[in-house]
Amino acid sequence: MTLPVDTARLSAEIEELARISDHPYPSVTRILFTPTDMAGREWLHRRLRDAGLTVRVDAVGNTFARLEGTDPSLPAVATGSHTDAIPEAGRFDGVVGVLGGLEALRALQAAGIRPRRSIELIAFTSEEPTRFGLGCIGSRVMSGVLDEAGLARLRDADGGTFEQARLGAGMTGAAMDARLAPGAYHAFLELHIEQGPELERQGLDIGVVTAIAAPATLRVELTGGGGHAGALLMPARHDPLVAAAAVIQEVDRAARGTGSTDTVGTVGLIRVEPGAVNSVPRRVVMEIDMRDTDLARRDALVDHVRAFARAQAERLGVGHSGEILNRDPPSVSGPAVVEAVEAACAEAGASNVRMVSRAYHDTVFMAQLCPTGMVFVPSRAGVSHRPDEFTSEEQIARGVAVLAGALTRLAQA
Ligand code: HGY
Ligand code: MN
Ligand code: MN
Repeated sequence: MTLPVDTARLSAEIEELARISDHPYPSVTRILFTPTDMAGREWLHRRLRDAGLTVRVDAVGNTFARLEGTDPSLPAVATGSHTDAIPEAGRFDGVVGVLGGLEALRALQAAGIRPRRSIELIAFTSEEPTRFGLGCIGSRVMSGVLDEAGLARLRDADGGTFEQARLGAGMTGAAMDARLAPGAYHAFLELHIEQGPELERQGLDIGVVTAIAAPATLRVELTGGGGHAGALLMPARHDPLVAAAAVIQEVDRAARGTGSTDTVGTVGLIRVEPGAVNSVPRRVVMEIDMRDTDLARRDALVDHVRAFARAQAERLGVGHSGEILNRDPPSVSGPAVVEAVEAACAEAGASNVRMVSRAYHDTVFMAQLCPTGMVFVPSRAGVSHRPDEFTSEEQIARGVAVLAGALTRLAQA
């Protein structure tokens, strides 16, 4: 039996949330704990309560909405994703997993299904790294991957701490109160857009995620004396941006050169100070995103880029520091979760394929707490982290039906 998904309501909610943004529709910008992020959270909390779910927010801002099972003493099954968004992103990344998860719970209610295990929908805090340079802060704290000292080291662009930001956003208690013990959940399953071209290329409905590529971020800071762009002659210069330019080229060359297309490297963020056309740069900060499905290959790339940056700084006589912001292992889906998703696909008549996720997700860290899995729906032309990100109502509804079927199976176990 495929559960009834209210496609029109879900689509209307996705479109409504998309307009709570710091950029005009269809661009979506919702940065952690900004007024827009808080408005999006409040909007979501109202929808969750309207659905009759018990809602709570933990000390770092993760939101939990619970559908009580017939045996509430058992570890619950969880689903969820995120509603924060990087600057000028799309309206489906993360949101499909939160609002689609809500719709799955409403479908169970509409079908009169009382699951044995309770089911919790989680909207994680700061899945995106935008504000503090680290993604998945909420699930990292929940799973113990990020401890008190690690959280205290985080700074935003204004030098603000996570503690200041969370308290300013009205979170209470100690941040580490959000920590959960392994086994706190029976299983975790996340619905998400693929953010890649595979499902569309193969003409398939659902991706059954078996593993998530290992993400790492290296922050490099290069410093020089700066000076007047007209008066400081070239032989006297020690320009950190020239060193940075060499590093940017090397990241691309080295990532392409590992012999596998599973290796990716990106310099997605660079800040140049003082940032005046007629001033020789004094300070450059770069954040370098490097990933691979193979941990050793990923780590070799990170080590190579770190050493290369140091060597370029020495060659050009500029100051250098390199800091690993995160260096995470890949996560592997739990077999029972994969089986539940494939059974739900069969029941829903959804064509499907097992695949790897190249984007990271909170699922990577939930895997420290319980068996996990992911359900992917297609992304048009594989586009994501852009305003033209798109997945159709029908594709999302099919993903929700599969999610609801899999959650029902897992909650009966
Ligand atoms: O970067 C990622 O993989 C995710 O979209 N935060
Ligand atoms: Mn994203
Ligand atoms: Mn996402």
